[in-house]
Amino acid sequence: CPHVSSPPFPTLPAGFRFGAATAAYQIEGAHDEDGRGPSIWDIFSHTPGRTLAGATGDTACDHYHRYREDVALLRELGVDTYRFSIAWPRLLPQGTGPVNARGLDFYDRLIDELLAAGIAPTVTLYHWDLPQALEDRGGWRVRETAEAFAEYAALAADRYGDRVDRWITLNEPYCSAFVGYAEGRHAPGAEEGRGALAAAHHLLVAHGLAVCELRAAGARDVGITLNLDRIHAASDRPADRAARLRAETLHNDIWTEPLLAGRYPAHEAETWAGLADGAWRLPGDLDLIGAPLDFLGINFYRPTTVAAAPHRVADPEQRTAVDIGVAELDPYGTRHTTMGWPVVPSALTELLCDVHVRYPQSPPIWITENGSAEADIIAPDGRVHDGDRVGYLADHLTAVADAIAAGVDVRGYHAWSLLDNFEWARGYDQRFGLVHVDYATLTRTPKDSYHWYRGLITAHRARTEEPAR
Ligand code: GBH
Repeated sequence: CPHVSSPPFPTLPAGFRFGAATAAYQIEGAHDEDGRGPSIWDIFSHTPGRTLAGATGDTACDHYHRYREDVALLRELGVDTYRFSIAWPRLLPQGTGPVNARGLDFYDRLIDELLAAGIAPTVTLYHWDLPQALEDRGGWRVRETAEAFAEYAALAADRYGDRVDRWITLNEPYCSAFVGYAEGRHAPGAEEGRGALAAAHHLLVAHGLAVCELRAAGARDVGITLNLDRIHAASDRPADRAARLRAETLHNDIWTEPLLAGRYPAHEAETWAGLADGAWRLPGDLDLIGAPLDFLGINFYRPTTVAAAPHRVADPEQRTAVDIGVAELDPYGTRHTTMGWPVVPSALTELLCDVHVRYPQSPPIWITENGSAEADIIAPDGRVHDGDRVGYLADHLTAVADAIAAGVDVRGYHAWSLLDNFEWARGYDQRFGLVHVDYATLTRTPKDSYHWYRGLITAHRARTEEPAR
């Protein structure tokens, strides 16, 4: 029994599904085992200065060898579903061409272990680990990478489709295109204008091609995960409102307009000046990208506030694609996670309602990630008292319940993350897990938030399920 007072359990409707999420490069380790090829994250993390303290995913949580223990933790947690990603370079070490049987076998074992535990697999095909061989040929800047992704999607669907119903094509294409090719803080670490905008488009094309392959293989529940931002303007001044529109275009509309409304975003010309001529677009692409989906995945962590600001580079042709004349502010008060992110649960309700109003044709929504980084330590009593995370989860699940009450169709929620893990450029300092990982021993210790989430799921079932007959 928790010895500190816990927030009351949020009330979600019958049939609402609970899960936990991870991603391959963040947890698997075994980076050079069983024929896996290098991804852009192997190269990037091994480049001095790219990640905090030179952290890499070489070992990470060693999930590749400890997946049975991790599935046991999921079973004990009681989740309906587990969202994990497949490492493209385990299946196709060169990104295309020769198939690696031992890589295929690993996800067979993981999926079978999950099914034996009564947990539905939710598979993300791409959580940022592009095979380096494809980056060497242009990466997401070139259309061939989208075609290679279709080949990979077909392979995965063919192999696992008999046991996996729910598929997510891409995780947060914003990060792949703009953090990777414009901000340069993620692999491959480029700082480009046109290259990043071409990458954004080719990611959407890759998604469309993959949806086609998944459907052809009989997949029934297919979607994409976006990190949509709830963006507030710093003031009502026209300049700040225009800045907000540019940020909406960069973060949200570039994805939601083609995916959910069959058109390119309305404000791209003023967002990117001469860069957004769309030279990489082909006739028919909008039909491909806009093919109907079964669900929209949303990852949500925090809102942002923006104000108009000078561009960093005067010549539009020389700018990166994130240099859109916007500064980010944080007027949200004192509640923050160790990532420095403000905690504003009402922004999630606003975001969900906004998607619902703007895109009445939107498919049902899943929250595919939501969670909090905290400075978790094992206390003398052997437990991890992550009360801030419990508060974060409780408040955001309540925000989801509020959106549902307002008419938004939200079907489920994945906590990010099952385990503390490799937090990309931030290395291992940021802990997002429901389960603590001691990186020296790889020991797993469920935190108070794990026990709280388990209690919530148990209480939800007791309240909503038909009594056994
Ligand atoms: C999600 O990204 C990811 O899907 C997941 O893999 C990640 O672990 C989780 O959220 C928590 O961050 O490294 O300092 O340059 C959320 C959006 C965008 C947040 C990139 C971190 C980079 C900051 N992420 N951002 S830094």
